[in-house]
Amino acid sequence: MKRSLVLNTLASASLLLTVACSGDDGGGNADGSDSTATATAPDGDDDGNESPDDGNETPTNTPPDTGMPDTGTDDNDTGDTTDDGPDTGSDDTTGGVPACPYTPVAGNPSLALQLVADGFDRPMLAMGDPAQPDRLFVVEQGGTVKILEPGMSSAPAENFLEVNSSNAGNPVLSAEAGTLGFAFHPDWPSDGRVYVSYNRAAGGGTIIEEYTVDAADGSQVDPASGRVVMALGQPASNHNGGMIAFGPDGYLYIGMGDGGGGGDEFNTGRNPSQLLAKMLRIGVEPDGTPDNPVACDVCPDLGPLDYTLPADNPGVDGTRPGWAPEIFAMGLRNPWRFSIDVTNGEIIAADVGQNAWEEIDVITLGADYGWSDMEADHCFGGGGCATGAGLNQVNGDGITAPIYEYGHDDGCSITGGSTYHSCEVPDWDGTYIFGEACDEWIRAIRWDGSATETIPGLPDFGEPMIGNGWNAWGDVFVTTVTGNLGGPAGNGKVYRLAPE
Ligand SMILES: [Ca+2]
Ligand SMILES: [Ca+2]
Repeated sequence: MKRSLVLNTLASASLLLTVACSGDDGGGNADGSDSTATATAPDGDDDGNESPDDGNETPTNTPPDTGMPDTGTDDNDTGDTTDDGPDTGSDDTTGGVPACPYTPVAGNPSLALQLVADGFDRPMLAMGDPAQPDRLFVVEQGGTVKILEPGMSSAPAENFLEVNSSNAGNPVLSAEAGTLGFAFHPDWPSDGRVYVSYNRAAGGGTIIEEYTVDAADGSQVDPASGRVVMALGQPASNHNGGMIAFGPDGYLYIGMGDGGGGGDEFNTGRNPSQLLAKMLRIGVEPDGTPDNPVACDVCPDLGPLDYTLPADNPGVDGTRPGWAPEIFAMGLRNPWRFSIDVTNGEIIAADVGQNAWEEIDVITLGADYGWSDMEADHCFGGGGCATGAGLNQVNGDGITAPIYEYGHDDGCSITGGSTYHSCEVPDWDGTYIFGEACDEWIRAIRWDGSATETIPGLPDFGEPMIGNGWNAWGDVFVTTVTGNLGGPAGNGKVYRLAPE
């Protein structure tokens, strides 16, 4: 059954003249994850990854975090001057997360989704607390984040976070606009900061804002703690991307759509000076050099903005001349959902197509995914192109091919998922789950670095998938709505991939 088109085109997309913010502070502290960066700069010979440690860190320096589950052998890197081994933890300061709790299921049971909880209002994302993976933080499109404590089966009334109404007005601005992303600081919970990505009512731009947990009440953030980290303009109400996640390098990855309308009408896909239609990567720590985006229509009243530019972003180190310094990869149309693999840091994005093809891409530094010369592995826009490259291979035009695609006879708007690594079903390890916002199926593939296996198993699901999520155990979450994104709020649900 096909549902009405939601993510691909919005005929009534409002058009606002804007220029994507592309400020460059010209340098910055590469150690973007360093939670003490504002207090103590890394020493001059800091190696940036502490693996192995060079032994010369200033005592308060915290190395970047790999984002992986902690093995328990970590030495609590805060304050160390000698190292007992590579840093493997996602949370260096708590000694790791609880072990994966499930009794392993032998064999290869049919893929199934188990309902975790319902009653959410357009849930976009369900992320496990890095220190307590069965405690889920569920992002609702209307501007709230709720904590689903273990054992709860419906959405709580209380909010962990409400997006700053002075910046956003808390709206579901359109089917594709609203509060779309959420991430924990890499040093959570010792560092109680979280990040939320949302579209602003006035001007419709994207804002990345930081909040800090209330010191006296861990069930909510301090509403006064909001700090806008980054902002950029959005010329139309669709194609906002909006997913955010920290990588193993401690930097924040931000998926940005092409600005909307249709057919890349704002010409951002091929323009490396624009931040739209890109995967961005920044350090969230201020480094004292302002990054107030240039000519950003949503930025002037936000005050000075300051983040960090990773030294190896292709436009910073010069490997991709002309690229704006925030860009990690280019040529994406609307990477509505992406994921970062908890075991190897691999970034997988589902890029929503235009009229014909949906695609899944492995996102790597400096790569170009082709929009709007290509729509998946097909030419777009009437020009020629180099089709037929192998999966994840760079074609003759310098464009990296998807690892999976399907045509619009199967749907119209792919919803990216995440990769299963839970201990519960060892045979499912490496299975990537994704779905459709216009249809009602969930699919599974397994990408091994060179080939994509299509895994049978999930029956027609009966609800459109709109969001994803994962936790440090490698559980995979799927969020759905009744109806679709543009319709009534309905009854949003969170599911976990688990045997029936
Ligand atoms: Ca800066
Ligand atoms: Ca592409």
